[in-house]
Amino acid sequence: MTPVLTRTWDEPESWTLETYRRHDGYRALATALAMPPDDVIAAVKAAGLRGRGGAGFPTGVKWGYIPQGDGKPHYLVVNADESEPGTCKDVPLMMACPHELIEGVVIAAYAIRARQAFIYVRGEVAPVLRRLHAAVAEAAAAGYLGEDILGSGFSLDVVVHAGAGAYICGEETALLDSLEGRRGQPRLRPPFPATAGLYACPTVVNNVETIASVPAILREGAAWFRSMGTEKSPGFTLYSLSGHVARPGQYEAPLGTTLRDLLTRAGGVRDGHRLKFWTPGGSSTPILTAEHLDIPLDYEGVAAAGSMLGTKALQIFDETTCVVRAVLRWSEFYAHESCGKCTPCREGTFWLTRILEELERGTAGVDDLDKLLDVCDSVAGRSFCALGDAATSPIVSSVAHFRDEYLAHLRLGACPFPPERSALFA
Ligand code: L3W
Ligand code: SF4
Repeated sequence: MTPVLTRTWDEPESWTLETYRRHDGYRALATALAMPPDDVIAAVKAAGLRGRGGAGFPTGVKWGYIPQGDGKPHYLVVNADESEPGTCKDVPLMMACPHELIEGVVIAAYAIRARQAFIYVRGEVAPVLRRLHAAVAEAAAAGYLGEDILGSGFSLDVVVHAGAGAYICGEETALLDSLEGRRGQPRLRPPFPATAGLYACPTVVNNVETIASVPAILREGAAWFRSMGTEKSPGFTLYSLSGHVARPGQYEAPLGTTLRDLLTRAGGVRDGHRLKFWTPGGSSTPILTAEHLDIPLDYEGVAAAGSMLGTKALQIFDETTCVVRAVLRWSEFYAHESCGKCTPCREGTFWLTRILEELERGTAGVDDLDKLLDVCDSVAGRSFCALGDAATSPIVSSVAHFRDEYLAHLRLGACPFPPERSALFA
């Protein structure tokens, strides 16, 4: 039961091999290497682990798409390019316990018959790069990486790669282009990476938390994993709480936990303030309100409430926050990070930001709220990758929940929330 991923985090020097070994570290690797690779895939399928990077795709199913006997090299790529606004789970995980990830990498690579793995990390997070480099060297020296791992005959090389810091490189195909040395821009899918990924070879791309969840499944079994969470969203996960919350941070819990429970653990909304709105999975997921405090935070529960679980990045905003200002900040982010490949997103995110600026200042015209939604219609579902949809999610959902607040800006000719009252955005 939980804590699993965070079980070593409070130990002094939690990142060392010695600490990890004291907490069952690399026991799952020995178990996995004694099994045929297909049985490892079957175990992950049976556990029902779903991708923790945002989409929730079943991990074992994805591994099962890798063709066998095709004569091509296979690659495992870990997406450690965490940059979704509000998402702050993979960096702490890699800092606190890099060996959990590395053990998962070796098991996953063995299962898909890859001899080369990459961990693609945001270049700006130099401490993570240093920690991963040190942990990879430590694991190799102990015989967990390199040639003939634990005498199994299986060999694996792991490269820690520093990206250049573009949000779009978290999109799996843009990440692969970047890894190949090109400008990171999304590729057309299909073919999916499982068929033609890195250097046009079969490739599994998985998020850090997904891979770090694998050793526990091999150690404790699929039934144990399924004893947590819900039938369709089994297991444990990391929820990140940020914003107007007394004790922000990472909270590990079974999937299906409610925001009310997590807020209780996190000391509640700051200074006795009231919850106004929140994101379930970063700014790419439609915002929710205080009405949704008791929805189960699993893939199905959040979808039923009209949003997405995404990366489980719960950004909390209290009643002092201007929702238009918050949405404008996110819109600026998407306009800046749009890679420019397709017209609806490249032009649309620019115009959405311009209109939101006018709305927030109270200088917009009466038609501008409709114009804002019209531009959203031209971007969502018409862009080349998910960034276009993501850019419109907070806008459309905020108008649905807080239309009166948008109209109040127009009536007043100014923002009703003085900047000094909105601590996050002052
Ligand atoms: C083979 C098929 N593979 C799907 C694979 C696909 C991918 C995975 C999920 O976006 C979401 C996005 C963001 N054969 C396959 C197949 N696959 N069908 O399954 O694919 P997909 O298209 O459902 O999603 P995605 O493109 O991976 C991810 C949302 O996450 N998000 C963003 C998070 C940002 C970060 C970050 O900061 N780095 O994680 C937050 O909610 O909007 O909807 O592997 O290849 N037939
Ligand atoms: Fe690039 Fe945006 Fe088009 Fe995605 S939707 S390809 S980020 S311009």
